[in-house]
Amino acid sequence: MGLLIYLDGQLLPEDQARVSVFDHGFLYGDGVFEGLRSYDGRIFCLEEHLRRLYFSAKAIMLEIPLSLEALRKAIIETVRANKLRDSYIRVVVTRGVGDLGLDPRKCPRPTVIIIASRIQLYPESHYQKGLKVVTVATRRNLHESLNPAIKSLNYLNNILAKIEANLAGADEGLILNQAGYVSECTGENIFVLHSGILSTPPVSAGVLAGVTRNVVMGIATGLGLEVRERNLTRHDLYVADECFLTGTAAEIVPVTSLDGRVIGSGLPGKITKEISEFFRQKAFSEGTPVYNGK
Ligand code: PXG
Repeated sequence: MGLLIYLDGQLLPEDQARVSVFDHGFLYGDGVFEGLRSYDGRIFCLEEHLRRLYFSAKAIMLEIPLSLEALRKAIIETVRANKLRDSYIRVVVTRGVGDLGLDPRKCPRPTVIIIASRIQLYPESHYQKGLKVVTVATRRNLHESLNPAIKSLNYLNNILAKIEANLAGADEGLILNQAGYVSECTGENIFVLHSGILSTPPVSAGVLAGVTRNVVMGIATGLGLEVRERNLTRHDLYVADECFLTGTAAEIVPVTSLDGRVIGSGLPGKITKEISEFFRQKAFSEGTPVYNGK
């Protein structure tokens, strides 16, 4: 059975959920999005994702035509209508239909789309063996050009980095910013552990303020680790005891090789595993219930 897609206030069968070729999300990548997950009938960190979506929209002067409360309700209803318990949810708001020029003033009504689908998990081998990552030549967008903190529909910077990683036969690409410091991977934030101190690049290094990143910083602090947001060089990664990536889809995934160098022991680290365990417990026990309290 096909999915029911939320499109501008209606739930439509997936083959009828269509967007105009004049939509500026399509013509110019003019829009914002979020990717969320539900675990056993509860949407994880719904408020944090909603907040980031509205901030991203504000940053590009896009007025979401629904209140935060109404959008929250629409997301929950879309998951419920599809009878999903474990799902990946994509919320997309575009500038809407306009003419062929790029002027957003010609787009009177933003398009709102919610897709709730079955989650496609990463292969188990990624978690058992850890990822092979390479540094890519494509640098992070400058924050004064297109701030990477905006989760916009313009992901070419990340996609070019992903293509490079693919061509190199790696699982992921590490992106440096214009100053040569580590920012993040193509769709995940990065963490490193040195002698019990967990470090991750600050948002000013050109990273998305990841929801998972934030949850992980909280878990690590709770475990008694010192957590620092600081600029990292590749050297810091090469000499790390442990390294992992965080993201909504990937959760916490170990990195065991960077640029052909072995990270730590070459196997997923002990602290990485511990943080992963806590994360999963949290994901399954917290979150906004979709099905009346269950
Ligand atoms: N950095 C970037 C650039 C991202 O796009 C993250 C970090 C992790 O953030 P969260 O809030 O999810 O912890 C993201 C978000 C995919 C995919 O299919 C992943 C993202 C976005 C779009 C697609 O892997 N991750």
